[in-house]
Amino acid sequence: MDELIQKISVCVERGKINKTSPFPGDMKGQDGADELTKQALDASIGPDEILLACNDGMHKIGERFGRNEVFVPELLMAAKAMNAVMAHLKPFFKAGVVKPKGKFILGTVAGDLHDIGKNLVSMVVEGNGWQVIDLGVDVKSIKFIEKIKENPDSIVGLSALLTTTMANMAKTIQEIKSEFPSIKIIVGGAPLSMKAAEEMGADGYASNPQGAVEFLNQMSLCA
Ligand code: B1M
Repeated sequence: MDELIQKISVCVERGKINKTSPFPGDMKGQDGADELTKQALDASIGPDEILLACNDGMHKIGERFGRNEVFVPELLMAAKAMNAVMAHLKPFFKAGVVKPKGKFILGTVAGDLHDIGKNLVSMVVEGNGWQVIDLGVDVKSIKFIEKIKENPDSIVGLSALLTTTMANMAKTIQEIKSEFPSIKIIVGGAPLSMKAAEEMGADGYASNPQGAVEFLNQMSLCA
């Protein structure tokens, strides 16, 4: 069991998508993230445990990127391997939805293309009974504002993974709040913190998808 989990983590870190993918060369012909995740689920390993292994793999490739040992193509392959895992885990996070508790408009802010964490938040929030309106990546303030106009009773979630795009996040919050002062906004993403969120004028911060769910549930009780 531990061996399977370890192998999934390595596949994500090395960007090994599936058995037929030729990258990386030294893993050619071996099972990839796709096959190993199927095997893990068949062996009753929980989706949360699989996700933790993926996050570990992502963390390791990120550290290697930070040390200039790998470059953007390797990060991209790691992201593709992680997406192969997530395709299998999606049904578990989406299970059990009956009537939406409310609407959650979610997006990665302008200038930022990272969407793996945002997609996880989307899946978990949806699985907890909320309707998610996912605007994707590189979302400018105007796009959020248009969606809020269509869905004025919604709560907004912003994700950012780059320290440089945190400034865009602050700008997006200001622009949304100037049109809709009472709308609630939660922010998240690796470079964020509660302090940064407060300074930006966000109503909440979560370091993980469950934190976002807790914030949303609290807000719906206050409404
Ligand atoms: Co990028 N990248 N990247 N990258 N990348 C980081 C973020 C980096 C830390 C790597 C490093 O240097 N060690 C670094 C940022 C440094 C900084 O700003 N401090 C970096 C850089 C520099 C870059 C480029 C500039 C590289 C370049 O081109 N020279 C470039 C920028 C492109 C752009 O956005 N304009 C770039 C590009 C890419 C890829 C496209 C190749 C790829 C992304 C593919 C994709 O997302 N589809 C990529 C990847 C994969 C990474 C790393 C390796 C992994 C990110 C990830 O998916 N983590 C990352 C290093 C790292 O994080 N260790 C790195 C897993 C994910 C589950 O975690 O996203 O943190 P995370 O989400 C978590 C929480 O943060 C939280 O919940 C999630 C689940 O627990 N969360 C929320 C997230 N959003 C939330 C919202 C909420 C609540 C919680 O409420 C609304």
